[in-house]
Amino acid sequence: MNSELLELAESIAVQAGEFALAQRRAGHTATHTKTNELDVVTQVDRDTEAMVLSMIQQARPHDSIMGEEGSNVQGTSGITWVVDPIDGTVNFLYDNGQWAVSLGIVEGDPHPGTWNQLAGVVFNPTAKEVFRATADGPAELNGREIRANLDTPLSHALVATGFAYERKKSEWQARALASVIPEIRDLRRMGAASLDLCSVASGRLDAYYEIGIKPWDYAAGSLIAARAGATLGGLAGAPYGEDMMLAAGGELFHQLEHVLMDYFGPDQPTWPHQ
Ligand code: LIP
Repeated sequence: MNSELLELAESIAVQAGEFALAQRRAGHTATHTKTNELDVVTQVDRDTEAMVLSMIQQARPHDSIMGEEGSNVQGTSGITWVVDPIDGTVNFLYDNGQWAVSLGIVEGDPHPGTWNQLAGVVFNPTAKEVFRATADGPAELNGREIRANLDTPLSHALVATGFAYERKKSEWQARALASVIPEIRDLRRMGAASLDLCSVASGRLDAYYEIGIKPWDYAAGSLIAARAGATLGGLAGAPYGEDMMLAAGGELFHQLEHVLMDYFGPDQPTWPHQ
């Protein structure tokens, strides 16, 4: 069943991604704000989510759907599609090609720690790259198996992260970063969590961490990275989630965890405003 879900997810992600790309090329960049003036959503995000929703409902009318832009369909099959129609919205807005359609398919309560991931697809329309995996198959990029880097020491690691749209939170994240940078090779902030996770899966990055991201940002990419051999988690044995998503291959996971514990560990002050 997982491979049938995967084929369907890929077909929906590619159609939705091509639609969004065509809209972007036609110059459609109308935006609305969400939690604050920096947290934006484009009309194309919303239209793409509506398109994804209708394709899922047509093919699998009994599944649940949870989408970044508000979709909340309660089905009866026990399967949930976790949808980010455009992950990397700010990149989309600026016509920077690092954005993707991300579709994760899970069973059970649709949150990390309780969900059972079945399949995931992340499609970057600009690069024409499909990253995908099922729970029982290899991680693939355009049909070729990909593997995470497993032997990079912290001092040679290329690490990506991201920042919240709220300034108090991003300021706190930036302070932590000041102590990460001197420990690693270099840092990237590419702006789409799903693609960051796929980059760990394909060895384009050694590691990725971020706090504050949501299930639709990682429902697909986390499965793809895990199936490529990366270790994923939170800090101090916690499952990954909004408190922390850390993905890295081999010992690097623990080396980076050790550095991050000084800022984000259980003994440290919590995320501002909590
Ligand atoms: C974004 C992420 C980005 C992260 C932002 C945000 P959006 O998703 O993928 O990397 O740093 O906090 O969650 O809003 O573009 O779908």
